[in-house]
Amino acid sequence: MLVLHDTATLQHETVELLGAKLIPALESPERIRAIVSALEGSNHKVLTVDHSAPSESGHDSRAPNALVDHFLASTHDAGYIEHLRTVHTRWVAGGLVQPDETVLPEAFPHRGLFTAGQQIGAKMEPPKDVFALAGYYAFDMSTGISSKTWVAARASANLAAEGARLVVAEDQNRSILALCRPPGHHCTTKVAGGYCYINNAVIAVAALRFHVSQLTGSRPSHPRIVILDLDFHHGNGTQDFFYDDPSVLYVSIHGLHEYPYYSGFEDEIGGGDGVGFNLNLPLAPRSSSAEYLEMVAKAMEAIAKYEPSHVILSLGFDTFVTDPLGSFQLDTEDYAKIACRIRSDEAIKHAPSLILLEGGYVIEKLGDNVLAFLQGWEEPEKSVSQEE
Ligand code: SP5
Ligand code: ZN
Repeated sequence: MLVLHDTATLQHETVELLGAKLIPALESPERIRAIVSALEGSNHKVLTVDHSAPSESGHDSRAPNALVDHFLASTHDAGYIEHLRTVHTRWVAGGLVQPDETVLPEAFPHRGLFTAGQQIGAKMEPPKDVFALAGYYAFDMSTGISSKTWVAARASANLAAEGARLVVAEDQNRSILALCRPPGHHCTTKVAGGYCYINNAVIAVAALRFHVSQLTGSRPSHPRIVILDLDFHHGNGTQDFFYDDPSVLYVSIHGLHEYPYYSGFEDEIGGGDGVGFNLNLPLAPRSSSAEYLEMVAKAMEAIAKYEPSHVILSLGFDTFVTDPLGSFQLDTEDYAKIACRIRSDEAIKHAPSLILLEGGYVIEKLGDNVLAFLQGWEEPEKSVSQEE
């Protein structure tokens, strides 16, 4: 497997409020270090991408990495992006934090604040106070902004964009793993949450559409994209972004009544033209690998009906048995079984597939778990190449 990595993703370090304690965030640079070191001792190929280097996408007239900024601007709220880029500097200038400290919200716009007239929603103006802005652009306190958060989040998004480019450009890389950090699936493109600042799956879809249309030239191209979200937590941000969109099928297997608490239910089936293109498969806390694999079978059934042309996997390892933020009972060898079950399915066997890293917080096991998943994923791929 080709694996994309950018050392800039290691620069983001933050704190979070967890269980009423302010602690170093469980989403740490050590996660990526552990995975990279496991991959370096394997037969997988780690390609180091530099988010600040000129993009190789053939747009010579564009500034370095203009493509990722283009995908960002076309999908994420402009005021929100500006906030991510500047709020830490503004807080330091205002004496609100030291340069090595983290911006964390204090007050959130809340549905109970207004009883008449005013609504909380897209039309609500950002507050004038830079201190208050932190709560306007976040929905929890696990998404602090430090001095390097923006650099890392943009590098993470760039890995998703580069992965999308390479997976459609090069036949031999039928599947690519992007070591995205920070993760993305809780970010709604207007609000940060759950360690997520930029929704990398949203960026990947924008990039896939762009590169597919570049390849087909004037011929119309309509990629049918499935996003299969295997993080322990529901990908509220990804669901929300594609809710009305029938050209993206979002399928998620996640803990029932677990974080982010307000979404991920079975009756969320999509809206407008997108009805029928959102599938939530919540699983009870403490579910076993057998129960998990039954849900994978249900997911694959829906995906087969959809007949996708491209696959995006939002892959979290917080489904691991001892994960501090999850409650499923998956073990290392289960990741090989799950990956093999998904990739051997006729529905997606030949589809270009981009795997994006989401959560997973048991640092000592992350490397082994990723290796197990990749091994399971590549088993059916080997038999496919033999067929050809
Ligand atoms: C990307 C990702 O995995 N984000 C998850 C962020 C979760 N943050 C809050 C978790 C609160 C968990 N409560 C304890 C559950 C123990 N089973
Ligand atoms: Zn998660």
